[in-house]
Amino acid sequence: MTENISVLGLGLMGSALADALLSAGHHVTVWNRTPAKADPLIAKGAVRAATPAEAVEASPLVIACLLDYPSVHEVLQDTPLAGKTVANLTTGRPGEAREAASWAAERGADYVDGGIMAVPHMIAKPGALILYSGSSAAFERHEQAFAVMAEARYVGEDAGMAPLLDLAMLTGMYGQMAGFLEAAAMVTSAKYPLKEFTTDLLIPWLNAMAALQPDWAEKIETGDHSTEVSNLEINRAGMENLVRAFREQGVKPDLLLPMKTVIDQRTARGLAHEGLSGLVEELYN
Ligand code: FVH
Repeated sequence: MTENISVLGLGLMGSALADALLSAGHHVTVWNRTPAKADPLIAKGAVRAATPAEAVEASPLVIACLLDYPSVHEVLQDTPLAGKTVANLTTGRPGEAREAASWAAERGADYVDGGIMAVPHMIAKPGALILYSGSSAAFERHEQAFAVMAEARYVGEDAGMAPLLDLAMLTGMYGQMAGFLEAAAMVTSAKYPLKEFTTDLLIPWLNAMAALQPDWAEKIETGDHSTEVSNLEINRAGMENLVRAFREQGVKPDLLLPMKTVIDQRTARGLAHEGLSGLVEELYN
């Protein structure tokens, strides 16, 4: 079904989203603070709005993809939103999303927040995912249009849930990257070919370790941190050995040290018999 959709924000990501919607045959109205960025989309059939208010007026569904939440508020603050659905795909914090949902509700708009798990060139291609939270009615109303940009997964009425899961996924990514960078420093310091190490050794090992994580997730959910794999004492000694080896090799273990600190903390509480999943208990405030 063809929809009228307005896109506010034509940076790298906003342009890719608007392009995908246009290619799928939707009637797309676009607005950007720097108007020239709309030109390629206008050439493909989009309609240019002179102001955010004109863009909002044009469509029941308004997609915002701006730098941050303050810029979303700045752009929409003087614009009537009653009866509209605002889908805010700008990256932000869960608290900002909840505030934006209340702000939109006060103005008579439905609100869905989105966490984009893709880079611009992945949009409209297999592998791109956007998490949505907030009004389920609004999500269902526009699900087909959302699915044109990326797999659209609804994760709950709490508008903060999509950004929370987005940040959790980024956290997993940064943790993995931190491990890779430390490993890369160690391997290159010994002049071993890094690409060969990465593809032949590291990636299969990481895949095997990732396969353990659903089991950890169950342990964390139940609070049973018993282990048949390796206890904290073994990991404490292993981490000690690792850090020492790094220093002997002339490499700083700085990205590993925070994890060592938490392992040492948990062990010092007399919980050396637990598995690594128990470390999560040290992270709650
Ligand atoms: N690019 C990516 O890979 C990531 C993937 C995951 C999700 N992010 C988030 O998407 C939002 C937009 O990111 P982007 O890549 O499109 O960013 P830029 O190309 O830098 O475009 C920024 C747009 O925001 C406009 N803008 C900035 N400040 C204001 C303001 N005060 N008032 C109005 N518009 C504003 C900017 O306008 P202009 O500079 O062209 O005039 C761009 O349209 C972002 O949340 C990422 O975290 C992308």
